[in-house]
This record gives sequence, structure tokens and C-alpha cells, in this order.
Amino acid sequence: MQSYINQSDGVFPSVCSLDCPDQCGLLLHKKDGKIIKVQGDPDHPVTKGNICNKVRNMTDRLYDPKRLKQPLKRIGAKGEGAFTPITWEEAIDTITSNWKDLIKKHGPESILPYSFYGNMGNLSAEGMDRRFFNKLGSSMLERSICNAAGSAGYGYTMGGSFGIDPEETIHTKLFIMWGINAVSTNMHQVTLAQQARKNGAKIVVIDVHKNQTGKWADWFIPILPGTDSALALGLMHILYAENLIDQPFLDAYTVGAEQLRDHVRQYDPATVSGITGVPIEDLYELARMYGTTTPSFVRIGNGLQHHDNGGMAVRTIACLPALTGQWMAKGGGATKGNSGYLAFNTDALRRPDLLQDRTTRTINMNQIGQALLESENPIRSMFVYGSNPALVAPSANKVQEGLMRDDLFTVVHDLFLTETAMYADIVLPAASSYETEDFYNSYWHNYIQIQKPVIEKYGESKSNVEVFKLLAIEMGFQEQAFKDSEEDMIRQALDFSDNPYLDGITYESLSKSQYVKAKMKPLFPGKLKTPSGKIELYSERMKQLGYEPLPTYKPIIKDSDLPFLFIPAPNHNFLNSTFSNNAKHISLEKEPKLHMNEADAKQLGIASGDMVRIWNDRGECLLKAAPGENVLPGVLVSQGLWQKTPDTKQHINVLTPDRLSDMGNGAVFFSGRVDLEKASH
Ligand SMILES: Nc1nc2c(c(=O)[nH]1)N[C@H]1C(S)=C(S)[C@@H](COP(=O)(O)OP(=O)(O)OC[C@H]3O[C@@H](n4cnc5c(=O)[nH]c(N)nc54)[C@H](O)[C@@H]3O)O[C@H]1N2
Ligand SMILES: Nc1nc2c(c(=O)[nH]1)N[C@H]1C(S)=C(S)[C@@H](COP(=O)(O)OP(=O)(O)OC[C@H]3O[C@@H](n4cnc5c(=O)[nH]c(N)nc54)[C@H](O)[C@@H]3O)O[C@H]1N2
Ligand code: SF4
Ligand SMILES: [Mo]
Repeated sequence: MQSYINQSDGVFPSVCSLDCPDQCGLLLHKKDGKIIKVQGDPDHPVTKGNICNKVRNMTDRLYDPKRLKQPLKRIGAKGEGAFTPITWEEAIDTITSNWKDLIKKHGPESILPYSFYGNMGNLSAEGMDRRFFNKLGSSMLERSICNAAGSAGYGYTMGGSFGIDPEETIHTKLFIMWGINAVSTNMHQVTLAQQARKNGAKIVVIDVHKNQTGKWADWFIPILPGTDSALALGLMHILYAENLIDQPFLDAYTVGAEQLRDHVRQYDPATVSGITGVPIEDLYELARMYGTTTPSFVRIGNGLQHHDNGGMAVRTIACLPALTGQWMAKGGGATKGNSGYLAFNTDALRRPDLLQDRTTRTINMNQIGQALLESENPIRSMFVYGSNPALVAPSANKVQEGLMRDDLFTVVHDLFLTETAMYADIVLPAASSYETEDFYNSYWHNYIQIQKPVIEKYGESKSNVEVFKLLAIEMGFQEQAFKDSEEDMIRQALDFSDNPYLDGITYESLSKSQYVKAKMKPLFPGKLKTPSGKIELYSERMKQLGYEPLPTYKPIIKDSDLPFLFIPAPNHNFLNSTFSNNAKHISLEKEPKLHMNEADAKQLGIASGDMVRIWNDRGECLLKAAPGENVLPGVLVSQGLWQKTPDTKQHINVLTPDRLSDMGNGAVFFSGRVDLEKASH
């Protein structure tokens, strides 16, 4: 294995491991064995040397004095934060003896792994860990907190996560950024759009919040939360009525165009305007702009699908480019996610065969609070890695109550003593991605990248692969699968003739070139992975599963009579809860604010800078009010997953519902209702 560890000085190639579509190519500057600077790799074909401020300040996180160096065991009460260092031997022995005992008494399903993409590396996020838990026969986790609803919805229309190549978007003449805060969350899509803008492209942003992305737009269209499918259907109504459709494309590549024409008659501009809050004249203007501009491109974000109806919203928007035949033009079409192109051999990597004939229960990660409080066949041990459920999961008060259970044996593997780790019995220090070998495939651009270790592991920290290998040895697992090296695992994953886009991508080519692009070809002319092979405007498969077969607007659930819809979205300087514990990033972001409409503020006697209490029957928060015209009346927006501290109440997930979305069992962070009042202090 090639490694740069032994070279104490120099500049070494790397890849950003964070859960971000851009997956930037990086250069790590090393001096005396330490990373002193993180820079963008100017040769990376998509990210071209530009990186975000978060990662430019990554050394502050890597060498933060709070970073964990040793395994710890809890000596105080859960949540109190009193721990003492122990050896790895003691840590692994404590975990495995506990698990052996639980398996004997209650079976392996009493153990639950909880993980997500804190490190997007495929071996770290879903590699050796999956092998281990498959062999163990533990409960499974349904990892659907992020994009599950939208991916399912997009898949019904388009057959999988296949959109257009972002590099082609420089040819686009009309960008619609729909429910995506790209300036903060997909900065290189913004760079590409800027290039297109120089050639005359227009940028439209459809969002519930005029944030940095809305301010950058040529035209910002505010919409009421959870009404996007109605807007898309209203646009279709006008496109059909004014004959702005591409009939030859519809005939050749779609199913159900005539049924859709009849179906969208009910979504007339007056009705749609009433639902969405978008004025009738704007509906006409947008539909006509969309119907007469080629190529046009819709970048579908994650925000609009964190709703009760999020799956259908994305499915509906995904139908739009077909109506005007945009898929045939270079730079035309849509992208929700592009992970389909880089699909690799997940069975070889994760080894579901190690489960043998056993079936195990699956716990939805969005309902971890409920699951931990379940008294029948309870979860008795949870192993958390690459995620921080105490901060990121909905209905956080339930999560906390669950984590407080004395009879729950909790292990957390992380770089920091996170909010979740505060409740752990055993805490294990995690190596950073720059310290381990892994491979990465972006879910937006179409490059696979490799990471070779650049620096020594920090303190006694270990990578996810190492930890699960150690656990496997102690559990007595003999299979070769637990002895494979990182290189072995990468080779196994890339050996996948089922996916022609992967052709020619090997361990060797990655090691030589650092990033290798999927063998792209246009989606059309071609056959999609839908049952019909075409774009399914009408979906028989959905009908069989009990969904409306045609795109349909259904309002989000009104979960109380409280007057405001609350949208707690991500912020600019954190990545989910990552960086929310690093002083540098906190100072960049300053403090969480509550954006509200000026008219609502006036009516409630709230002025800019006032502390307000936001509450519902799930919990309460205190945030500083920022009234203005950036949100519609009846809507409240906050940004960022902030840590809880003794003197703040800014943990917004105490307010969010843990219902599941219409499709994909996804999270509905943005469909909750709240009330607010001026706080007494
Ligand atoms: N800086 C930064 N970058 C990140 C992250 C981060 O935390 N910080 N997180 C990463 C991750 S894991 C993900 S999944 C992506 C998410 O990034 P995005 O895809 O941008 O998704 P969100 O930021 O969740 O929401 C996008 C926008 O949707 C809006 N929105 C909410 N509800 C609705 C609605 O009903 N309709 C419409 N039209 N808009 C709505 C919000 O106001 C927000 O501006 O970003 C990744 N990149
Ligand atoms: N209110 C609200 N809540 C949200 C969202 C929202 O928009 N609003 N967004 C949701 C979305 S889209 C997502 S994706 C989730 C994300 O939620 P999480 O996946 O929990 O993301 P992070 O908070 O970044 O936590 C990742 C953790 O992994 C750790 N880590 C990093 N690398 C490694 C490693 O190599 N090994 C180990 N063991 N640990 C590592 C980091 O230190 C960090 O503590 O949050 C969701 N929660
Ligand atoms: S967080 Fe995103 S934008 Fe920032 S360096 Fe990583 S991949 Fe690039
Ligand atoms: Mo996400």
C-alpha cells in the first residue's frame, strides 16, 4: 500500500471525506509530520482548487485540544461527561464481554449499530462494519435520515440516481435551484452556474428562505413549505395548456404523458397559487420561461424532501424536464443525486451473505428515540460511529431519554466527545480520514477518488476498519472477510461488471491518477432502469405499492394547531453537527438566529435581536429573532445543528417530528409546527 506517512514534509493528494456533494480534491501540506494547511487541488476537474471555509480551517479541528486521544470509560452519570482513560485492550474486552453476555441472554438483535456518513469513505461508512454486524446478526439500521424520500421519488420517475453530469451544466441557459441552498451546500454547482451565467444563463431559486442562495439568484421565488409538488403540477398545467411540450420526446421516452395532461387540468394557476403562495403571474412567467428555454436544468435539493410529502415532491419535479424534452440537450435535464453512475459491488464489500439464513429486525434511524424507549424486546446496546444522533436525529428529547437509560450499554467511536458520546459507557477515539486508506465516490460529480494515509494516526486513535477488525477477533470471527486489508476491500468493491460506467476504474488507476471519472454516456437516447425503461410520468409500480401513480399534491400533515411551520435547515459553517464543537467554526457562524416575517414579528411585539421561545409539545428552544422579508408569513427558519450548553437552549431537533416521509421512510425535519413568544429574559 502506498502511504505518505513516512514522508514528514511535503504536499500530498487527498479527498474531502465530509458528507457533501462536492467531494473536493485536496492537497495536504505537511511539515514535521503534521498537516499545516488544507488546500483545494487545482487539478481536480470539477472542484478546481476551490474549497469551502469549513475545510480550509480543518487543521483547527484535526489538532483541536479537545480531540480524543485514548479510549475512555464513563465514571459519572450518563450525560454528565465524566470519563477516565482506559487501554484499547480493556475497551475491546469490555465491549465484547458485554455483547457475548447480551447475545447469550437476549440474542444478537439486542445490539444495534447506529451510523451515518461522518466519513463518506466506503470502507469506513459501510465496509468492515457491515461485515461485522452481518456476522453478528445484530439489529439493522435503516439509514434514511438524509435523502431517502427524494431518492425513492426520483427513482420512480427516472429509475435511479441518474441525473446530468454537473460538468455539462456550464451549457445550461436556465438554472432552477429548487430547495437547495447551494451557496452553502454545493458550492461548485454555484461556480458552474456562474460560468453559465456569463454566457447568458438565468438563475431561479425556489425556496422557503431567501438565504445566501436566494440572494444570489436572478429571480427568487418564495414558496410555502411542503407545497413544491403543487407548484410543479401548476407548471405542467400551463406547459400543456400552452403547448410548450416536446411531443416527439414524450412519445419516444415517456410513459403516461396523455394521462398526465388530463390529470394536471385540476392544477390551474389560481388553485396552485392558493396552495403555494406563488402569485399567478409568476406561475405563468416561470412556466413560459421554462417552456421556451433550452437547455434548462433543475438542481433538486435535499431540503424540499425533508417533508411528509417529500418523496412525491421530488418525483413530481423530476417529471418536468421530460415535458420539454430537456434531456436531449447538453446541459438540460435535472439532478437530484448521481450515485447511480458510480455504483460498485456492495455485496462484495458489505457481505450480506455473512448473515446466513438469519433475518433480523430493522430500526429506522429517524425514530431512534422511540426505538430506545421501546420496552418489548428492547435495544440493550448501541454502537454509534460516524454520526451524532443526540444532535442530528428528530425528536431529540426522546433520543436523550433513551440514551439516559441505565440498562443501555452505549459505545461511541468518534474524533470528539460529541453530544452522543456524553451518554456513552465506552468512548473510542477515531482516526481522521487523512490517516486511513479508503475510496470515495461523489453523489454529485462523477469521479471516484482514493485516499492514502498522509499522517500518523492521532494519539491512540483507530479507523473504523481497524476497530471492527479488533472486535471481530475478540468475537472469534474466523472468516477471511475480517482479515482483508483496505486494498483488498477496495479491489473487491471495484470488481463489478454489472455497472458499465465503472469500466476501467481499478485500484491501480485510482492510485495512479487520484481521481477517475465514470465512463459517462448521455441518458438519452437510451433505456432507463424503470420497469418500462422510460421516464415514468405514470408509474404502474407506484400504483401497485399503493401510491398515486401520477404525480399528485398532498399537503403535509398538520401535526398541531400551532401557527408556524418551522424549518431548521443546515448552516454555512458547520456540516450537520460536525464543526459545531470547534471554536473557529463557531466564531465564523456566530450564533443561531430565528428568521421570521416582519409582519409576524410586529404582531407579536418582537424586535430584531429579541430572544424568543419556540415551542411545541415535543420541546422548546430559545433563539434570537431576526425579523425581515426573507421568509413568508407563518414560516420560521433557523440554521445549523448547534451544541447544547448549560446556558443555551438552541438544540432545534427537540422540536422536530419523528414521523416518516411518504416514501423511503425518510425524515421530515421541516414539517413540524411550533408557536413562539418573546422570552422573558
Ligand atoms: N455548509 C454545509 N454544507 C452541507 C451540509 C451542512 O450541514 N452545511 N450538509 C450536507 C448534507 S448531509 C446534505 S444532505 C446537503 C443538504 O443541502 P441541501 O440540498 O441544500 O438541503 P438543505 O440545506 O437541507 O435545504 C435546502 C433548502 O431547502 C429549503 N427548504 C426547506 N423546505 C422547503 C420546501 O418545502 N420547499 C422548498 N422549495 N425549499 C425548502 C431550505 O430553506 C434550504 O434553503 O448539504 C451537505 N452540505
Ligand atoms: N434539524 C435538522 N436535523 C438534521 C438535518 C437538518 O437539515 N435539520 N439534516 C439531516 C441530514 S441530511 C443528515 S445527513 C444528518 C447527518 O447527521 P450525522 O451523520 O450524524 O452527521 P454529523 O453531525 O456530521 O456527525 C458525524 C460524526 O461522525 C464523526 N466522524 C467523522 N469521521 C469519522 C470516522 O472516520 N469514524 C468515526 N467513527 N466517526 C467519524 C464526526 O466527528 C461527527 O461527530 O443530520 C440530519 N439532521
Ligand atoms: S465540505 Fe464540501 S465544499 Fe467543503 S471541502 Fe469538503 S467537499 Fe469541498
Ligand atoms: Mo444529509
